[in-house]
Amino acid sequence: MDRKELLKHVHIKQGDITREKTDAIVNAANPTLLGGGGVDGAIHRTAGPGLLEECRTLGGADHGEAKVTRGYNLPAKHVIHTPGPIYKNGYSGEKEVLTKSYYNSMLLCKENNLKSVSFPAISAGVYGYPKDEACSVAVDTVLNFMEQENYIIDVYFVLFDRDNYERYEKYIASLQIGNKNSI
Ligand code: AR6
Repeated sequence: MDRKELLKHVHIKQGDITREKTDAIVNAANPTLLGGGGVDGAIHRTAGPGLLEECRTLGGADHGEAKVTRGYNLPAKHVIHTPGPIYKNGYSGEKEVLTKSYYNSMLLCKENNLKSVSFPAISAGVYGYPKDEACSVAVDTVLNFMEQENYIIDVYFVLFDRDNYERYEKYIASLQIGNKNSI
């Protein structure tokens, strides 16, 4: 399937990911997988204590890995937990690790035959990843995965603030007109 067709399955929304009714939401976690601040805190608060209980059985995850749980009190059926990279200087493998977070999350979607998934901007908060590159890595990795694996899923990028929503909107528009390097 060509890129323009695949792009029809990539959607953006502004808001709170804990309200998403997709088959899975992705959590920008830390390696303990035992909760934290930001989107991680919001997901655990809404899901309730069952989520933390299941997370305790997972044994943590390395940066770039992904593990799946049930969604408990969330409207989404599953939560995919992935610690993104902590941004240092851009020369410490950050881009590879962020790509792995998206890739491994998509792999779990495929293995579980999911039809829809919602992603936050992994690593673009407390972990300090520059927002423009965090956006292009996110969109490029899900498109590459769908193309290479011949797997179609509706992907929603759920951006908390207007500024980041507009960043994704602009980047996706640039792909639609075939100009990959506009941001
Ligand atoms: N829905 C959607 N996006 C959100 C929400 C929400 N409810 N809340 C925040 N964001 P961050 P990271 C956005 O810091 O950078 C945690 O303590 C936020 O605006 O949550 O991967 C973990 O335990 C930002 O754009 O995740 C780790 O220790 C994006 O989500 C650490 O933070 C990611 O911000 C992970 O840091």
